[in-house]
Amino acid sequence: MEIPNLLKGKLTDEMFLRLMELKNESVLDFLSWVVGHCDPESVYVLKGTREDQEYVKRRALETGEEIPLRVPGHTIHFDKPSDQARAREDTFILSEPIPFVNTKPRQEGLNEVMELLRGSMRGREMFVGFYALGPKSSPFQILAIQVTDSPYVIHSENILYRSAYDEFVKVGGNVEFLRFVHSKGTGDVKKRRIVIDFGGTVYSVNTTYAGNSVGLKKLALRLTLRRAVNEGWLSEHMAIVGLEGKETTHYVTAAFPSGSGKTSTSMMGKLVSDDLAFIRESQGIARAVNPEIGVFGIIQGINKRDDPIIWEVLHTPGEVIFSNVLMTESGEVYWVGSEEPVPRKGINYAGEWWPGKTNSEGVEIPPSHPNARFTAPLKSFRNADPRIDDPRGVEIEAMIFGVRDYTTVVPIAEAFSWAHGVVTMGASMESARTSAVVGKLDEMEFNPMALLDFISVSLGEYLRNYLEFGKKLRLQPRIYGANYFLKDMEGRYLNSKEDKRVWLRWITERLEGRADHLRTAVGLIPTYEDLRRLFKEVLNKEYMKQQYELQFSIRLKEYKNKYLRIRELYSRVKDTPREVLEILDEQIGRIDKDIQRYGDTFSPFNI
Ligand code: OXD
Ligand code: MN
Repeated sequence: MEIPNLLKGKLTDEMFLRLMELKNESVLDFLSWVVGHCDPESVYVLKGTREDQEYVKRRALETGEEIPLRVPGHTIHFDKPSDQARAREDTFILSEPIPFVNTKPRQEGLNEVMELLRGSMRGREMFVGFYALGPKSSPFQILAIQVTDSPYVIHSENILYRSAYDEFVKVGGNVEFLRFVHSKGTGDVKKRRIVIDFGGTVYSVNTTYAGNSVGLKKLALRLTLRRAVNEGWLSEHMAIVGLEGKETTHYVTAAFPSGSGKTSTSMMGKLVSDDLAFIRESQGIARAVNPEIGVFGIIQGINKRDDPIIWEVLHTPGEVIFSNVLMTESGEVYWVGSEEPVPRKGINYAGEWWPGKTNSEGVEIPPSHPNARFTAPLKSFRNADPRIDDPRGVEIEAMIFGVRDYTTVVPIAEAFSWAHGVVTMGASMESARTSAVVGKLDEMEFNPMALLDFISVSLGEYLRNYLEFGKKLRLQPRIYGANYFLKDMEGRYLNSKEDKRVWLRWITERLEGRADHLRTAVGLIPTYEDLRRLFKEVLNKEYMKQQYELQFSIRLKEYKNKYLRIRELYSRVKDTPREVLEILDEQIGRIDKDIQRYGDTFSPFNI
């Protein structure tokens, strides 16, 4: 095997040997192409050793992409003011039109991004990282290569993903792998592009925000989701958490739109994953792994009382990259919602900051961006599950689909069956937009399985796969719909942040056959007696009948409108499975019957 001269010219002897050792023609072809097209000054090939990790961290500091903080191991990174979230409008899948997906004709998209990438790494060092999604050497493993001219991006990958240079060496030859090419480019955010090619490569340019630049996270999801649908497994936007029961740990998954309670849910038990899950059937059981080994979490609102575990990670020496929070002169960080005193001045993503500072439109700039983040290894969390690297995955007993819904969905309900849950809870999710994506805050969005931003096949195909996946299972996980954000008619939240502990305990007790239920038109809800007991046991709180009635009355009219909207959406998707429409019709029928009998709301005390 020979390394083409162009590539060879950018490599030291050591880096040359590292590439030779791979004995992989397609890796060399790919890297030669990137080097030829993007024209970096030099190339650093990571084996993932300790020295490599340290080198990347040093380069991140030397280039100014990260700044050291007072706590050892902590650094801060800033993205441009207009590059603070996932850029939906600039993200394209190269394909024929797919409903709800931003697509572009392949050649047009490729031409555009190639033009932006040409010479984009000039004068910079290019990093090549080898990673695995999922536990190494497991049936879940998917290999990937990230190429980037940003040490911050490769540093993030090193925290978030399993290094897998050794796996590449082991499999040698022509193993399949995903490819991610990222360049900071000129930094002109107006020319930001994220382009997903089903050939297995994702290109990202003129952006640094990790949701747009760290390939293995949400960019890979588009590719793995498509592969999962083709191969009959699930690649999902879900946390995985082990809930402590009386006899055993019950593993559950939790899908929530970004910024709507997923991370906090994953802290309520043994932490396997805070964001992503690969789920495969094995001997009739759904088993799940985390493709990642780190957390890229939203920091706003994290405080000592509500989030003690994350708080500890963010205040203990160890590897943490803060992004887009406020940095003070003494190297401390501050973020909105931390319940700490607001500093008098500091530096943030928009430069120097002081209380009351406004932008050019006269709008006040907050000290930290609402989508400011932290990046930290899972092993830094004291609730990290010892089974994170279990190659068999953990067995999933329940799946939660949660929304940020101020008006309709009850705090917690159990589906009648797998199909009922998949359709009326997962596929029917509508949620208020948060700062994790560019756009108007709080607008209600259709967001099935919290995945709409990442879907790369037709929704009909996606749901067909889900329903079929369930049919393969001997033990179907129970499905729960959750909503931590229900408000009363005056716009006040009906639950406090910690109430989710009670809902999760109810799920645990349901799995162990210890809690009862009431049957409503939309699903099974907890009884007042069980919740009164659980609020006392879990939170030492008195739970009043009146609270229960406000929280668990079924708002039939709102529910009916919701399902009519959803039905209409799916009826327009050509390949929606018949079963989906039937289940929605049954749901609407049940709600209608209750409306005739009870009027616009149904109190659980009616049962
Ligand atoms: C994330 C997101 O960063 O979904 O996880 O935005
Ligand atoms: Mn996410």
